[in-house]
Amino acid sequence: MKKPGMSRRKFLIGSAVGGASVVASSYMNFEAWAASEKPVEDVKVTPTLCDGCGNWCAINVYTKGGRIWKAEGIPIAGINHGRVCAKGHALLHEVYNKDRVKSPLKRVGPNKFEPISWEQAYKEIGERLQTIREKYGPESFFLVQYPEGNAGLTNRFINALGSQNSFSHASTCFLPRNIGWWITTGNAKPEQDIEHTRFGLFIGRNLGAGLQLRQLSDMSKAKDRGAKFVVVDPRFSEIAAFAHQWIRIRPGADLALMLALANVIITENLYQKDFVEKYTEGFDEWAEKVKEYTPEWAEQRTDVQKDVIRKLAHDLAEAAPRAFVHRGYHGAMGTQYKNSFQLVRTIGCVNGLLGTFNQRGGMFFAPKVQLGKLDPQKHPAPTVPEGPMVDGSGDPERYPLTPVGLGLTHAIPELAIQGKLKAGFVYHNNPLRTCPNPARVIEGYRKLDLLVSFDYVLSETATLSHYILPESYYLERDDVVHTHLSYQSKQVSIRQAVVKPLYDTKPMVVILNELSQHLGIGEYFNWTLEEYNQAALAPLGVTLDRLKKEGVIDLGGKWEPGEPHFSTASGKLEFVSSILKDNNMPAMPDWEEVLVHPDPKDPHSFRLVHGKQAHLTHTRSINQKYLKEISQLNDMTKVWIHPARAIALGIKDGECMTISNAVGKGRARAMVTEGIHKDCVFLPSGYGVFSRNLRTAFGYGISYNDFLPTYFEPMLGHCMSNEIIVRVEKTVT
Ligand SMILES: Nc1nc2c(c(=O)[nH]1)N[C@H]1C(S)=C(S)[C@@H](COP(=O)(O)OP(=O)(O)OC[C@H]3O[C@@H](n4cnc5c(=O)[nH]c(N)nc54)[C@H](O)[C@@H]3O)O[C@H]1N2
Ligand SMILES: Nc1nc2c(c(=O)[nH]1)N[C@H]1C(S)=C(S)[C@@H](COP(=O)(O)OP(=O)(O)OC[C@H]3O[C@@H](n4cnc5c(=O)[nH]c(N)nc54)[C@H](O)[C@@H]3O)O[C@H]1N2
Ligand code: SF4
Ligand SMILES: [Mo]
Repeated sequence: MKKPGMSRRKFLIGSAVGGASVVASSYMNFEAWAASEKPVEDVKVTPTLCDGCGNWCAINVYTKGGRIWKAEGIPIAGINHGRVCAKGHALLHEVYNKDRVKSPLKRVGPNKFEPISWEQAYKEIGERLQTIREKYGPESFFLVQYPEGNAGLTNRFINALGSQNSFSHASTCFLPRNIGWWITTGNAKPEQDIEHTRFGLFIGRNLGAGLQLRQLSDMSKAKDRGAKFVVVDPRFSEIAAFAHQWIRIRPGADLALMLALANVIITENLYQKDFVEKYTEGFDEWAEKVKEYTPEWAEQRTDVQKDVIRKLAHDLAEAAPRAFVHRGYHGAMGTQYKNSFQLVRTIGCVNGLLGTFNQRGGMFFAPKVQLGKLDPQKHPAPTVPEGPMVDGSGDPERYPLTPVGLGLTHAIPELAIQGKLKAGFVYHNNPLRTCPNPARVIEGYRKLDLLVSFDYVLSETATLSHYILPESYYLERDDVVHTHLSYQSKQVSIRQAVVKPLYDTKPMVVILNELSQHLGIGEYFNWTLEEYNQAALAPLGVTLDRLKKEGVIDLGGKWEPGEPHFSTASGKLEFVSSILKDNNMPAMPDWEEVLVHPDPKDPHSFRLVHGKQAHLTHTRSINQKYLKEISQLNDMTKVWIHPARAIALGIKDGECMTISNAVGKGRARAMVTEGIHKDCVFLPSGYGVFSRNLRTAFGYGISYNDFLPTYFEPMLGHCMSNEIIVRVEKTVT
């Protein structure tokens, strides 16, 4: 990539942000490239894993004349079954995005960066870290990251530095969902055999936009075979449109609906008695409890008619055990409401009443692949520091159920302000834009003595960092062996470079290897990625060469219906949880109110809810011009509002509304639709980029985080991101 005869200094100047890179310019013009006829034999195919969202679909990427051309899904991959979404296609072109960071950068003023050599950056980071360590100890260091893939490496890095403060997006995404399933079943969250089901109920899970491509195609196959699907959502979501029935629930009230379903199933004797007897714990106690939660009671809270609730319970029970209530993700069961954890528990328990576990067409626990490890004699692993995280995760007195290694990312600003955190590393995460209340987050991160980002563009967080060490884009790098695709059978896969890095960037593993030498922890990185991956594959009888050739290897070990297996203390599905009891927490799923309510007397008062769009990933993809075009052409930044409420405020479809509360203020045009519950407005969640260095995305649309106060849910500490009350009014111009 470096042109012969070009001096290092010249290259660095040419590749500074905003500067035109000699190297890159020949790749930039898509039209010119497409017009230049290349010989057919110039086409190459490399199997790899898409990094467009957390699904990591397996894809074959084609290059033509050395340039990225197109992608196709790999048919055997359990996560996508040969499919690729719009983001997967469009984000291929990010390799050529002009906003990329083209060499290591050092911040020398507000939004001012200078290129710096890798060596110099490592040296300066090492020196600063040493000063911080001497003053505040390694417990003031932290890492924020995407907690999969290379996380084994980055956790090793932060542990080697002497800190257990490894944060992830858990507290703004999935925390109650994962902990709820673990408490109830003792296992990691279950899968559902959608393809073979008779009846599926989705509680705020919108597979049609919060995409999961295999589940979506399985739904379509099942529908063709006569399966029935019901979607509960305050909004007429994509998946509600695809399903047979949409239930427009009052936001935050799903717990009441689920308790009432349990009530009907139990009082009308519709539950699977054998299953309940053999495989569950605490049924009698919970049955007594849910007696009070009648459909009449739930109707008052949910705005769902009692007869609709009864019918839903009957439909589910009739199809059981070949049925499921979906395990959920972010919508209602993630970090959304004060009662989301209770909701997940109740959904687990209703699946228990229906006996869906390990049944064809029901829920099951995916088979797990056990990867091998580096030889500890030759490659010692660092000691993992003991004790809870600085935010209280894993602390018996604070958040005992929140795992060390996931943490509460949105607590970092307060901890920085209090002086408890001093030096941070941010990997594949953008807390400044994806955590609540940007003014507060910016203030907190500014307090840090050292912030290092490994981003490939100048995200909001990278823009505030002291150093940016650019990781090569996913199409330019090799990563660690991956097991994420496993669905009904065990699968192993790998992300590998399709093209050589265009700029002076490096794969994460190389950055960590080199950086660690300057931080006095080189002994923990005395191996290559190749050696790491070979060790991982050793127990599987699969060679790295073969995996690189095939991209995905199916190892068999297929899931079969049969006896369910639960890993709780009782070995059963726990209606009454031993762990919750031990921690003095409500042991049975029970009614709990949401945290905040819109004022029913104030026509301007709304709850603000949000959600994904199929062509965007969080806020990181709107900087891709083809994806932004989809939003523009379809006018997709509009905020949904019910006609009855809009009329009362004099707002017509397409008119501008001002949305405000104590946290923030913004404007958006209205989409007036009956496809939304009257209590709330709906804001699509992929917009509101405020980094000026993301030039396509900057300033387009608004984000829910601009209105979200800083909350810590009492039990797990998550951010409760649908507990937002806003004032909506017609914008006066
Ligand atoms: N295209 C795309 N796909 C993605 C992602 C992405 O960014 N873009 N991200 C991935 C990730 S990390 C995640 S977490 C998942 C998220 O996947 P989902 O959880 O399915 O996605 P969301 O859009 O957050 O929420 C789903 C629905 O919940 C509804 N909802 C809001 N409040 C309530 C409520 O009180 N009750 C009920 N019943 N419903 C409610 C919203 O209206 C929305 O339609 O998607 C994954 N897939
Ligand atoms: N406004 C808003 N906030 C949200 C959400 C939302 O939809 N909108 N969703 C919530 C949910 S469900 C989740 S899961 C979290 C997600 O929270 P984050 O993980 O912080 O969200 P992303 O937008 O995916 O940010 C990923 C970061 O990784 C960088 N990146 C992308 N590719 C690469 C790469 O190859 N290498 C490296 N090193 N970096 C890369 C991107 O530039 C970006 O800065 O956000 C939560 N908060
Ligand atoms: S769902 Fe789309 S963006 Fe996400 S990994 Fe799959 S193809 Fe890539
Ligand atoms: Mo998420």
